[in-house]
Amino acid sequence: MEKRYYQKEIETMPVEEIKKLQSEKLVKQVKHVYENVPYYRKLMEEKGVTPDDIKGIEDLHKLPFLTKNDLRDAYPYGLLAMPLKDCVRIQSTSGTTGKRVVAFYTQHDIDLWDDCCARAIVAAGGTNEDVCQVSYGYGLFTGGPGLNGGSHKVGCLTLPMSSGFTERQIQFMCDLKATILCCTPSYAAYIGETLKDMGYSPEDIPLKAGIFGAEPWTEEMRRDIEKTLGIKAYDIYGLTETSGPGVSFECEEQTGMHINEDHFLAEIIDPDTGEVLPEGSKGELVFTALDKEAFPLLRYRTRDICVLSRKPCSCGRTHIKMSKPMGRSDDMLIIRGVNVFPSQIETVLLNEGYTPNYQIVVDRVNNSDTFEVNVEMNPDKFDDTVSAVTALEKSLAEAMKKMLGINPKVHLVAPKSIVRSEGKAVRVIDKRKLHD
Ligand code: DLL
Repeated sequence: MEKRYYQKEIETMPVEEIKKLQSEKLVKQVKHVYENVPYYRKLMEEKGVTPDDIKGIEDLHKLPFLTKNDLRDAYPYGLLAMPLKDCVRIQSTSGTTGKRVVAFYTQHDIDLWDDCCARAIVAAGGTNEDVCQVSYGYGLFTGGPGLNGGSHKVGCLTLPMSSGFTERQIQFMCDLKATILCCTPSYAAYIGETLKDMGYSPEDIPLKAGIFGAEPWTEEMRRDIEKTLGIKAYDIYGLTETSGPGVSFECEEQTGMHINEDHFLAEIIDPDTGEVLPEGSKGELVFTALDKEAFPLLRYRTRDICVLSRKPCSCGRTHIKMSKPMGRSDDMLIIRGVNVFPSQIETVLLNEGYTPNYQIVVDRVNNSDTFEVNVEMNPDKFDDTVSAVTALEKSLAEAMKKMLGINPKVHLVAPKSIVRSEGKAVRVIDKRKLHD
């Protein structure tokens, strides 16, 4: 297959040159932030660092970290580095865990963000002959606007669907012959399920690729979606604080996401000590935005746990790869002292032949944690005799115990009874937080 890139020279730049470019940009960016963001200047002063101490990427470790708490403290304008008259857009997080994050963009920032998304679309096989259906939410959420901008840059015919109205999504997909679908993996699974219900098989739909991200998803889920939609499914990562989707993306090798290193400098740190860890170590991902103007976060702690690798990639891209995030430190549940990630449960379910429709309910009764998992019965396995259901629940609970080390109470519920997600799926109901 012919190799395709959106910005070949940058995407295949020799590593030494990328590092040189990063060093030059970092020196400039630190000055920009120091001069324009009093909040960060104060953090630098507290650490005894000045822009003169930063001569290149080897000095990055001298800079202070920024955390989500800093963003909350500085809300809304405290980390803005450009006059408002130069900003053209904001985007924001859903704000489910406290105050919203509001990110600001100049036109330059939007252009570089769109380029990052365009790289992802081209890596998934997109060209100006494609029809790209963007079914991430539009509005404050970055998913829709980001992929929309990228799709325009590639020259695809863009369908700005946003999420929801699933039957209409399918109608447009078939009538306008969409070849690329962009949405969350849980919404892709839901679209696949609805297609099946409407009587379509994968051969009836024109899609060839999907660009799915914004939430954790397992390899098992990838295979499931690829099968139901008859496509190749690519992962894409990003966060509002660093622009949105497109900080990194998968190529055809599907073995991790290339980080757009000309714009984002990545580190892995020990989340407890803040110590920078060598390549290949598992730890918290930290990003420094190298040329964003309006909201240029330096050493921002993402709370996403993953591994970086510079192993050469068969696609020819030289940018470092990050693994799928192995859950956020704040996604992890601690149940009876044991760490549990929803992704582990998803893996068990798909391996055992169930659909990825589940909900974890945790509570505390008499000072002890209760742990229940509601799982949809597969229509083809459906059996309403009590003994059959109990046997299936027991065997699923055992498979989960093997994976997690603790025993959940599994409830098999009727097919389609767990609410479907059109954006980021809500997998966990932790009632303990309500009592604390
Ligand atoms: O979710 C941006 C985005 C939109 C990424 C569309 C990809 C596609 P936030 O709402 O700020 O931004 O959430 C960011 O979502 O720190 C991760 O924990 C998680 N996340 C994003 N992409 C992935 C992914 C968008 N591919 C937070 N795999 C991040 C796992 C992801 N987790």
